[in-house]
Amino acid sequence: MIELKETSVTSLSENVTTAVYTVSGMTCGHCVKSVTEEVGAIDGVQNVDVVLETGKVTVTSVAPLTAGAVEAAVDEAGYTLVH
Ligand SMILES: [Cu+2]
Repeated sequence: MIELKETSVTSLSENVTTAVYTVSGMTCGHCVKSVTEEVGAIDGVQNVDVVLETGKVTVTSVAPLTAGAVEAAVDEAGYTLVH
């Protein structure tokens, strides 16, 4: 089991950033999982919520992310970030 650091969870509410991106090419739950994992691996990302039907990816992070970092992660997963 991985130990969660409680301090990093409880202090989130004040400086959390949420951004919504659109990703094309996802067709099933596996795609959603891939995108969630890759985007979730970006430094500072706390939560990734993917809606398969719309391609909307909501990313919550402790600092604003660069579009380039998100695009690279989506690309790495095998999908395309829509601008
Ligand atoms: Cu799929």
